[in-house]
Amino acid sequence: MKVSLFATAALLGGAVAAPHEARTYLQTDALAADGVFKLGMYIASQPPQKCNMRNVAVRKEWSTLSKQEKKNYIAAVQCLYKKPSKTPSALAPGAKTRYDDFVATHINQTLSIHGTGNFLSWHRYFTWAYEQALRNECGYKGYQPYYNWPKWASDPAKSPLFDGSDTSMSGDGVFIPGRNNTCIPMPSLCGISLPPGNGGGCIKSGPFKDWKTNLGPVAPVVADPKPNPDFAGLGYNPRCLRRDISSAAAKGWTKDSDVVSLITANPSFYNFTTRMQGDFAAGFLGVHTAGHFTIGGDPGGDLFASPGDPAFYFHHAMIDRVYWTWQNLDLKRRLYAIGATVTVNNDPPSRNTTLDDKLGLGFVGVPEITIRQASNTMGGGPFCYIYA
Ligand SMILES: *[C@@H]1O[C@H](CO)[C@@H](O)[C@H](O)[C@H]1NC(C)=O
Ligand SMILES: *[C@@H]1O[C@H](CO)[C@@H](O)[C@H](O)[C@H]1NC(C)=O
Ligand SMILES: *[C@@H]1O[C@H](CO)[C@@H](O)[C@H](O)[C@H]1NC(C)=O
Ligand SMILES: *[C@@H]1O[C@H](CO)[C@@H](O)[C@H](O)[C@H]1NC(C)=O
Ligand SMILES: [Cu+2]
Repeated sequence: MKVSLFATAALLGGAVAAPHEARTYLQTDALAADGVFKLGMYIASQPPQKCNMRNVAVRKEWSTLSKQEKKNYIAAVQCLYKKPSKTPSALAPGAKTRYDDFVATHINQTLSIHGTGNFLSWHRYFTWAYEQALRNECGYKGYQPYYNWPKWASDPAKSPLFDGSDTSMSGDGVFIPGRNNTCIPMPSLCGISLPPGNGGGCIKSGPFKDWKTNLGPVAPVVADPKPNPDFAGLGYNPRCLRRDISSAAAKGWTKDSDVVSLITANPSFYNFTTRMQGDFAAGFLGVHTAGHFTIGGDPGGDLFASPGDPAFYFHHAMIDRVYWTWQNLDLKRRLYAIGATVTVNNDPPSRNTTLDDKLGLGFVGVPEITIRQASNTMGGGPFCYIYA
């Protein structure tokens, strides 16, 4: 029994490369493998649970999916986009589709789920709810894939996720010349100045070429955003998906060494979640913001409306994989670790986040759960998944 659990854990943790791709050895993946081995030992030391190594779902890197698996995933996203929304139009007139319910919820809660103690658990629940909608409402049989930043950091536009082919999530936008750098967090406080990439306009090819994103922008990074009729960004504002894939963001802050130092140099939850989200004044973008700017454009570069670009969920699955790895490396201390407060960067000062705080996803339509429940991806309440 124990032997087979260990074997499963070791197998799942092994770096599996598709035959056509170069085997790149990443320390990030070695840490994930070490973590899943420790998770296997932890599970084996506990009384038997409903969710175990035999029935656990395994989320995989996009490049390791077969062509058909990729097409099935893409078809499920397109399906979600065709279903009617559950958000009352009086609350968010721009939420036209089931896909938009997720975007509207994220926009609505943006200022209580970033720079706060629930950042990691909220986005974990959000990504899971999206995966479940693809499965339960659109017949998808797989799980949410992730985008392993360091694997593609030298040239993200060539990655299978962004290469613009019919098995990608579409690629870069049309090149718009003569653009300024993007200042982060804002022009008046230019902690980081990112050069424009090779896109900036509407995406050129692939399955999402003719998509319209309906909500936002709220905090646009493009120079000429189409303004939303509603101040909060929840009005109807159909426009093309724009991207500006940034190898500068990817190379600068999502290399293997960047991810490894995030995981290994931050034993406290507070430091881990804070470092991940960057220190802009100090010129440090962090993997979270860098991953968003690797996609860039509108709504990809917009803190509020970013889930309007379906690449969002691949980035956030990787954020979750890194959090999961960090937890697995010291489960005793980190499985139920928490820190930070309930206001963005504790401004204004507020109470500490606790494990009993609730996570709600509005009209996405899933029950509220506690951060404690969301802390365990194999707790069965409601999660039962790991990452390869
Ligand atoms: C936004 O959040 C408020 C407060 O939680 C809630 O009452 C409202 O229904 C939410 N709106 C949407 C569109 O989710
Ligand atoms: C670039 O920045 C300058 C100075 O802020 C501004 O005047 C100009 O309009 C900007 N150009 C574009 C294309 O955004
Ligand atoms: C958190 O980070 C700060 C600043 O880098 C450091 O001084 C502190 O020792 C760290 N705390 C822990 C527990 O790692
Ligand atoms: C909040 O958390 C900090 C850091 O862990 C701790 O020092 C402080 O005592 C906590 N505050 C309250 C009111 O519990
Ligand atoms: Cu977010």
